Amino acid sequence: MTEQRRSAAPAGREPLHLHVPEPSGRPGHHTDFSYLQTSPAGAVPRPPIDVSPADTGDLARALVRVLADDGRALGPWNPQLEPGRLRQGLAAMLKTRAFDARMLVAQRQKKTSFYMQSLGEEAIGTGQAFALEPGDMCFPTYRQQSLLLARDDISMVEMMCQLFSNQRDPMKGRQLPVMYSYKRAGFFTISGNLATQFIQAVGWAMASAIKRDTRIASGWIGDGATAEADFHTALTFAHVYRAPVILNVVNNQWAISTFQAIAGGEATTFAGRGVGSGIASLRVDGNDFLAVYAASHWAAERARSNLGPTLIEWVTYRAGAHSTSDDPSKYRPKDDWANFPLGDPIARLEAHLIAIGEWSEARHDALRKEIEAQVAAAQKEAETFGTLVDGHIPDPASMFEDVYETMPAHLVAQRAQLLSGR
Ligand SMILES: Cc1ncc(C[n+]2csc(CCOP(=O)(O)OP(=O)(O)O)c2C)c(N)n1
Ligand SMILES: [Mg+2]
Repeated sequence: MTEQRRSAAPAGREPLHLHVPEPSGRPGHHTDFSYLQTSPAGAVPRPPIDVSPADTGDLARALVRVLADDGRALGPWNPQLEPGRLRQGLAAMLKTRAFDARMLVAQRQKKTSFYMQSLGEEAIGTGQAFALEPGDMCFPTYRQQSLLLARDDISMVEMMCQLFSNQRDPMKGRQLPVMYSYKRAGFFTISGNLATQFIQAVGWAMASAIKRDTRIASGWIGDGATAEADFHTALTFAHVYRAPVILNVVNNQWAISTFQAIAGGEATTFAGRGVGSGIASLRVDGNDFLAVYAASHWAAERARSNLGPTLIEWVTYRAGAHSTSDDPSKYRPKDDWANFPLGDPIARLEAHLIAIGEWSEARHDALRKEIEAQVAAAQKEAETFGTLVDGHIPDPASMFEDVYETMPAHLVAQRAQLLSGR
């Protein structure tokens, strides 16, 4: 037992104490999700894009939702996407889920050293990828692989070669396996230092405006990472200069084993931080593909029209482990995801497409199988270039490459020395 501190309070006065937020569920006990404030689908108004940031206070507390429990799309945020586009969104989410599932197994087989899934969060990157334009730049975390997988600019084979640390790893072993870097696909090199994405995104957006360019930036951060000072610094710069940027806060309820309340989500919302900084802010159902697309599009239009930044808190649930090094059964109930009030983003879009007569369970099963076969084929091809388990790692001499445009003499000499010592 820890020693109780003796109270220094004078007689008759209650001693001071701190509030330490606790999650409402722990292993062996069900989570009480009543802490999660939601709004009915279609209930939240959609203001014009030139709304005053101060007038978004209600939007930062409510929850923008389009998809109702019965699959109908309701209200002013319904983006009225064509059924074909909705099916593309569904396919992209299925692709992300299948990719994650395979790479998780590959990590257990030691083909890659480390993996991070986005299970349950697939709608967020997918919906935003659909709302951005070529040339816009995302500053993602390790959980936005759906931004890449939703667009076909980068092949799954290439991504897997990085995961397998093989000779075709485009990062040549200089990054963690999951930390991709694709300038040509608007996917800035993932930074492992949490929250740096926000200052980088705001800086890039400011540079775009200074150059009188038309491209916008999209920064990504988790609920836990908002506790970093960089988050607040980024908000100040974005607000002051009205930077053309979307500031995405993915509130998946957990930061490894730390509940989002510890980062400050208990008595207020993360979207509320934006309003307090003078930034138009929305709190949105991140498991609702239609709401994600609509809110992302609204924010992108604001940025493109010189109306400044938008902060969007995406409410979702991290259904899998934090990473392959984590065991969530140690700190939260196993069945949390099944009870999460906002459900599964794939099942919800599937239900919507069925409700509007544009889909069926049979077509869904067939598409899922087709996508799983595509992912399996990509893995087979990537493995022909090696995996971590068979030692096909990049040549150590490659460490001298890509550092200088023209290799200086001392590095040429060192490289020659390394090669001659073989
Ligand atoms: C500055 C910094 N502090 C700590 C870490 C270690 N770390 C990596 S991921 C993580 C949790 C992040 O949680 P959150 O921001 O909610 O994102 P999520 O993993 O839930 O997507 C921590 C603490 C880090 N990478 N960088
Ligand atoms: Mg989190």
